[in-house]
Amino acid sequence: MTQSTIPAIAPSEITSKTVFDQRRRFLKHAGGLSAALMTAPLWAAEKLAFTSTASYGLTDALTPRKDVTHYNNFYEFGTDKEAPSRRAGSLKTRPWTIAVEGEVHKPQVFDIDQLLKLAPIEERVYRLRCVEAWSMVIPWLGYPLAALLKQAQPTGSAKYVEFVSLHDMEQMPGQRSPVLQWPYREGLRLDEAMHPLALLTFGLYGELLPNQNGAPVRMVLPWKYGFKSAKSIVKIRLLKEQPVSSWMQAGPSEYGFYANVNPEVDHPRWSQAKERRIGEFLKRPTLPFNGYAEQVSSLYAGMDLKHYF
Ligand SMILES: Nc1nc2c(c(=O)[nH]1)N[C@H]1C(S)=C(S)[C@@H](COP(=O)(O)O)O[C@H]1N2
Ligand SMILES: [Mo]
Repeated sequence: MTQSTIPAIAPSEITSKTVFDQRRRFLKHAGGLSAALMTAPLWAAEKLAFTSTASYGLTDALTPRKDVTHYNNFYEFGTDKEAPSRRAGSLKTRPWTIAVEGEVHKPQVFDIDQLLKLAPIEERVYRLRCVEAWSMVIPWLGYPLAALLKQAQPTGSAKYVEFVSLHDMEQMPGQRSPVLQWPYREGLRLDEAMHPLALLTFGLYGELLPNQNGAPVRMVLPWKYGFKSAKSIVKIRLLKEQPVSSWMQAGPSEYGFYANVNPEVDHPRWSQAKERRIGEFLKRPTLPFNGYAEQVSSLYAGMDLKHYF
């Protein structure tokens, strides 16, 4: 086969991965095209370089990127799992800022491009356990939230951290429905927020976050139920008192402030003893603190975690 037999690919076709894969196979077969052209996917999101990778002993297979990006909870774009991947295109992720304010010596507004350079980006392969009893294993990209909080210098009276997601009905059509009190708000105790596992996250699978996963910046808290990990954050407030999260307002008996993954404390409407790994059939047992007990249990020494659920 010679190069002259390669059919022209219309520009309208090159965004389709299937077409690209076919073309790539075809070109490989034909030979003679540079490796760079064959490996650079034209539809891909922006790459995000990282300096190290860690998985904390986790050897489970990664959840396919397709599931990570098409099975989402992001109620700002609807409550169906597939709705965020279909609808989150309306979110504008540039320009974007995060304001850090409240009980800090240096309140500041950080631009997203400044944030991306504040500390080295690391890859962290974490389990994510949803309160709905399913889980995924995701290679996230980010750095500890502590790096950002230290810039703002929390005062001695700062005891809690509140995360506030974007509030904009034009960009987030799901906010027309009162399923939660908008904007989405979550919170942590300051020592939880300063823990090295608490990741300020900008990407996954080697690329900037897709909108449906909380672009351009979100939290990932691997030892807590997924709802604690607020997406598309615009404000971080340091507080003296424990904030009330959107989920606590929606169902105080179902969604506690701590929300540590705990197989011994059932959700009032279902068991938390097991979970279904997305892409797998059989259920697996849920681990205390989602498998991160060694790293985080000292944060809760002496606390009754059935009471503080
Ligand atoms: N702003 C906002 N953040 C959010 C949510 C949401 O609806 N809105 N859903 C939470 C829930 S319930 C889960 S399980 C995770 C899902 O993250 P993922 O779609 O990247 O897997 O995001 C959390 N963060
Ligand atoms: Mo969740």
